[in-house]
Amino acid sequence: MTDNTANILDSIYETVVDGDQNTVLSLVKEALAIDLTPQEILNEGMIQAMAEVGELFESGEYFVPEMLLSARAMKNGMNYLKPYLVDGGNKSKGRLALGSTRGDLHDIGKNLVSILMESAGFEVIDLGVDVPPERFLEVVRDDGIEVVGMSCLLTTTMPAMKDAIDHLSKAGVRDGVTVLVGGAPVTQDFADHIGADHFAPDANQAVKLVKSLFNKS
Ligand code: B1M
Repeated sequence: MTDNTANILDSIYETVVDGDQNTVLSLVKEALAIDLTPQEILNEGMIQAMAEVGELFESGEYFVPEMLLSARAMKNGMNYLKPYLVDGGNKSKGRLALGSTRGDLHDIGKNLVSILMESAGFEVIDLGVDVPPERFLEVVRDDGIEVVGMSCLLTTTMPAMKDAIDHLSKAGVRDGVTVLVGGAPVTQDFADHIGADHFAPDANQAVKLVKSLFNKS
C-alpha cells in the first residue's frame, strides 16, 4: 500500500468518525480514482471507523446524535459504492429475505450484507428494521422464501431472533427454511442456542454461506 492510498483510507476513517457525510463522499470518489477497491474502502476505511464510533459512545465521548451523523456518513459512502459492488447484469442465483429483528433499528450491517448478496447475484427482499416475527413468517409462507437472514446489534434485541425462529416453528414452516443470523453481539454459540441454522460473523462470510446453500439445492 502506498502512502497515498494509506492516507486516503485514514481520511475516510476520520471523516466517518467525524460524521462528515459530504467529505466522505468526495474521499470515496478520490479513493476509487486511485484504484482502491470498494472492499478496501469499506473494510479498512468505513467499517473500522464505526467500531471506533461505538467505543467513543461507550466511553461517553459520543452520544446518539454523533452516532447518527457517523451512520449517515457511512451510509452515504456505502450507497455511492453500491453500483461498483453490484453487477447489474447478473441473473438471480436465488432469493433471500433480510431484516433487523424486532426492536432493532441498526441497519448498516444488514444493508452491507444485502449489497454484497446482490453483488454475488442473489435477489434480496429487504424487510427493513424492527421486523416482527410475523413478518418473517409472512415472507416465508407467502413469498416462498427459503433463506432468511436476521441481523441484530443490541443484546436486548437478541431474544427477538429466537422469537422469530420459534414463530416459524409454530407455524409449521421451520423445516423448509434456512435461518442465518448475524450482527455484532451474535455468536455461533448463541446461534446454536436459539436453533438458527447458520451464523456468519461478517457480510463476506454470509455471502459464502448462502452461495454454498444455493449450490447444494
Ligand atoms: Co447503536 N449501539 N444504539 N446506534 N450503535 C451499538 C450497537 C453499541 C454496541 C454501541 C456501544 O455501546 N458500544 C450499543 C449496543 C450495546 C449492547 O447492546 N450491548 C448501541 C446502543 C446502546 C444503541 C442505543 C440503545 C443508544 C440509545 O438510544 N441510548 C440505540 C438503540 C436503537 C435501537 O436499535 N432500538 C442505538 C442507536 C444507534 C443509531 C440509530 C444512532 C445508529 C444506527 C444507525 C443505523 O444503523 N441506521 C447506531 C450506531 C451507528 C451504532 C454503532 C456505533 C455502529 C453500528 C454499525 O453500523 N457498525 C454500534 C457500535 C458497534 O457496533 N461497535 C452501536 C458497522 C456495521 C458494518 O457493523 O452492523 O456489526 P455491524 O455488521 C457487521 C457484522 O455484525 C455482520 O456483518 C457486518 C460486517 O461485515 N452482520 C451480519 C451484521 N448483520 C449480519 C447479518 C448476517 C450476517 C452478518 O446474516 C443475516
